[in-house]
Amino acid sequence: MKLEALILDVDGTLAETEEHHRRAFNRAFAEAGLDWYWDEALYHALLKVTGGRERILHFMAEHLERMPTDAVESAKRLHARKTQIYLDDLRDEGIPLRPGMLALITEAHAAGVRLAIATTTNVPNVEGLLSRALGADWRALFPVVIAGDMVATKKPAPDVYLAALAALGCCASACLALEDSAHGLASASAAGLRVFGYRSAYLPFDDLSMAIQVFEAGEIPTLTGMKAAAQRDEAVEDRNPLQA
Ligand code: XBP
Ligand code: MG
Repeated sequence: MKLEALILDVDGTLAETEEHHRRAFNRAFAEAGLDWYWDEALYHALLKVTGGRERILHFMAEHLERMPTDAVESAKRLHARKTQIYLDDLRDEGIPLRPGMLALITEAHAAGVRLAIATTTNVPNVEGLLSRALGADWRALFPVVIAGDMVATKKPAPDVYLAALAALGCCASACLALEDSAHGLASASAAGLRVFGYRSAYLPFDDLSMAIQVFEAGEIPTLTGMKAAAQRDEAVEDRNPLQA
């Protein structure tokens, strides 16, 4: 396999961001005078809904006596405030990259493997996370950034990965993806990519069986390891084309 590009998910993969998202949601609710509180167990369940605004609407529909009359507008306002709180948190505290991510980025860049982002969150959140973690010129490492607010349908739909492939000018067989969620794996697989799982704190039991290999807690994804696994997968596919 000639590896041309590596496409990385953000939340839960590049960094363990979901606890910061959860706190930002709760602060936005409190500021709005709402008695909603998403504890860790509830947030873990709500993560089955991708997209923060969609998650708020889902919570309204599933957990409130009745849907607020201005639900859509209210969800939009709450999510905008949540995003600002999250961005302030990134500016003030920052969130470290997960173990192995800086080395993976550095290894790919040195090997001439282009890097792309395919995430459900929005571009300002990616900018806030990576400018702090990688420096102001982080974009030089990631020529392609596709975010949830840039496509018609969020993960598990393939939109973000198809858009990343188009922007890279690569075919799916020359790229690999790294994801922490079942939705993310489904999105990358639906776009035709070989995808690896990287077990994350908030999704310890997500079904990652669509991955060609899962890096469990404490295991570190490396470019060399991913390329070798992809080559083994390709060899099996070549021997059993009908099972592909
Ligand atoms: C994970 C998501 C996002 C975040 C919250 O994205 O589903 O919704 O939980 O971010 P990723 P927003 O694809 O990077 O794993 O509130 O901006 O949606
Ligand atoms: Mg993720």
